[in-house]
Amino acid sequence: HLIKRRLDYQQPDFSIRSTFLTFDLSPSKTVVTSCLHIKKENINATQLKLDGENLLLLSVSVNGRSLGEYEYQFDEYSLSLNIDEENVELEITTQIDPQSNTSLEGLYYTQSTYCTQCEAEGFRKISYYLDRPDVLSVFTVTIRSKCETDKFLLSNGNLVKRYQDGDTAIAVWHDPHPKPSYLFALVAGDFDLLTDSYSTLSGRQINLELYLEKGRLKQGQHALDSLKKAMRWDEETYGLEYDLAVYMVVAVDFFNMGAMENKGLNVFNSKFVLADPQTATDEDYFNIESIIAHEYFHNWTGNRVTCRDWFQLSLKEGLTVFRDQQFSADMSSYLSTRIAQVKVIREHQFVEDAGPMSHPIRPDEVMEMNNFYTVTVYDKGAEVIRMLHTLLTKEGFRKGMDLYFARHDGQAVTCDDFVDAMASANNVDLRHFQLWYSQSGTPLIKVRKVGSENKGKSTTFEFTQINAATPDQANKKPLFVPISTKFLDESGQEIKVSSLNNGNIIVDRDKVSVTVESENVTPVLLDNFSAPIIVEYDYAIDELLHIIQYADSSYAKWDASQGLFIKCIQTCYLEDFDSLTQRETKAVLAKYANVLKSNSIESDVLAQLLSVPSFEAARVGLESIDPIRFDAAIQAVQQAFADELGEYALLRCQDFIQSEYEYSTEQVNARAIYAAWLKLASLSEQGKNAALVTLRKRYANADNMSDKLNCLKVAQATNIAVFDELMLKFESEYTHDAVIMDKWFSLHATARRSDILSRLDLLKAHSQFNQRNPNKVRALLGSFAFYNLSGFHQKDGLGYKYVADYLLQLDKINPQVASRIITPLLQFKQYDASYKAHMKHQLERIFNSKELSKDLFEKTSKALA
Ligand code: BAL
Ligand code: ZN
Repeated sequence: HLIKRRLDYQQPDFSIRSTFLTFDLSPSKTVVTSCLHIKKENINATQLKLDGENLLLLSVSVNGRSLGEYEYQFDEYSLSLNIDEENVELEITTQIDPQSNTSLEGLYYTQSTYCTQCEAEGFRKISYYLDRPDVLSVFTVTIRSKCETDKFLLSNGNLVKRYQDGDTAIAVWHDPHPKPSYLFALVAGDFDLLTDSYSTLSGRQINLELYLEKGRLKQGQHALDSLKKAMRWDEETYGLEYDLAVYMVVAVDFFNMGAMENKGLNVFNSKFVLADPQTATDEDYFNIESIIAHEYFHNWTGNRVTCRDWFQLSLKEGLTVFRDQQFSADMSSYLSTRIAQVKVIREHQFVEDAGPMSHPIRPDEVMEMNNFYTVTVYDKGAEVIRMLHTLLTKEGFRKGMDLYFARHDGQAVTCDDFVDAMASANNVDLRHFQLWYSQSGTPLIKVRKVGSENKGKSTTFEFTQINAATPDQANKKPLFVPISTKFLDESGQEIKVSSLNNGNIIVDRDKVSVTVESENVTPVLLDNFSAPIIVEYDYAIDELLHIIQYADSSYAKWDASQGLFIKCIQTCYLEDFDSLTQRETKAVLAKYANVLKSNSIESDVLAQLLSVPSFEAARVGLESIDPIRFDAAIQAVQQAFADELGEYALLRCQDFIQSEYEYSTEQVNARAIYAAWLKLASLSEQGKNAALVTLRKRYANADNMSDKLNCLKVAQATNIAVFDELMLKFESEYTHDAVIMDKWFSLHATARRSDILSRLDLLKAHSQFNQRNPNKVRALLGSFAFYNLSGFHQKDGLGYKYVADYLLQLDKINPQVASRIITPLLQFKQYDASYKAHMKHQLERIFNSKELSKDLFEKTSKALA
């Protein structure tokens, strides 16, 4: 398999001024006629080489003359021909088989619907083309169908005409905005249509159209409202207005990604569109609002200004994730959105960056581009943009954005172009900062109190930056790291330190020191997670409690609570649960419980303070671990904490007043707090019997999906018999709703039970399971591999084997999805020897299997290197 390198980039020799596509739709024999107006940009070029994959070539003609077979060459991946003139009209006819396309890339046909997914390199499965993001063309698309159920024939841009020619329905679309092929889309099928309109600040009317599965019209309202909010927000925050007369969103059940920003015609995974209180949780409501916004924001950051090449993916994704994060914080709560974002980085991105797939946010080498739609490119990319926002301030960042659009609207550009615009607009030098784009790995900043001076009146802290080698890069340099820091005195008051830069300590070398004019200082480090790094400071438990009690920032309180739990968990694990450790842990948790009971905690952070960190967050700093014993340490701390708070938690459950479901910050918060108390009560020795009664009653009376799912999760974590009982009820109630049943599959897959593998077999045979549907596969196999610690890490290695067996089958159907689910196996070097050996064995089995996809080949070969 060929590796592509960022530094090998060359401008295209040819451009495609306009693209005329005609689709004669048929499930297994769709004919695509592509007429391309090609211009030679490099006068020395003679050969035009177009990308193509899985295409049946029917004809080629140049300027109206049909070419004989000897006048062009083609192989599995390309079509080449000589071009002599400066401008030519090239017509290519190909036939494709959408029904057999299970990769869900290119044009595919499922559930009587045609749908496309072209990013990153899927257009080449539709027609021969210069399938690269720096070739921008004006598209006109004609869709023809003889099938009566294809009521809607949709493509990008504006509908030019829609008519009937005998038994053939025809629609013609024109998109005036030049775009790369990855933004092309086509959808045909029958839907219920939800419409509305949006009036821009300049007074233009935009038609909004949501295409939904029949019978689900009511479930589209939240997505539609979210879209209008996103449109308004982008006008008010960045001065960016929508640029076509219609904005369409189609929801489909079979989709590899969450959603796709095709120009004017977004395609969404139905899970991120459909919602009503009875079917969607608070988390679903949140995700829908954020993903609808994300795709909408791409219209400017991605579509109007796009990427020069795929190595620059973070140019549009990091920036657009940052924009959707800002939007979500404005729509709901800054704190809970920030905590959720930080968890993604700590639990997933840090793990990726410490493993074989470590890469900078702008990768240098890629084999399969689909493997680089990663938490690093997206979420660490967004953190890098956030640091720019912090350093330049809101106003400076906006100036940079304005200049970026002024310079690059209509172009395909690089991450360097973006940083240049930020630097020029603010007259600052960002060359050192720019290293964040090219250096992989997570910086570790060790902080030490080096002593007190001035007769004990001042304290100095030393910050040491360490950048360990990663598999892809041996030598690292110090990065430019803003660490938001506060110092608290003994009474919890903040001590002013004049040497800070807007509240940040800038660690831009190996070592930086800061002196605080006070004694007995507690530092609050990396407030709001001002940089995607790990900070190590040996806090005393009393210091963490001091922060939880007195810090102004709710984020800092949460972070300190995590630090406290992690200290307890790691001590239990490292000290082998001895009786002294158990006594000490109990004493620490008792102190913490008292703080929580003291009513000094704001309600917006309470649910978060009651939650024990996940496995991935808790193992920070530990090299190779026994996952089963580490999981036992988490359980032990969770149990001790519940026992401290059990009776109190039961009382607090009674505070909750049930009102009609509303997706509002207050209600979401109240539900989360209730679930957290209920979990603690249900786990505790003193509270569990009474809590069980409450739990059953609560489930029976729940009139919304959030409460139901919270009850199921509590039962799953505390009483497997009750869990089974409620899951049966849930199944009989929702068995016909595919979207809801994903939650059921996922809960089953993550249950802690000894017979989990035979349960998975049964679940795979369930009438709602479908191996071709990525949502089902992710819900069952993905949840198991990622989140069922005791099931996946079985000592005999059978959990790993189960996943590997499945991936070998799935790779033949949908390599992109298989390549996501392999992630937990890739981390084998982070575990103790026996686990490591079993995991490695399964990776070798996959690596050595016949006809492995490029996707899995790239990951397994890196892991085994
Ligand atoms: N561009 C792929 C889906 C997304 O990030 O919006
Ligand atoms: Zn995106």
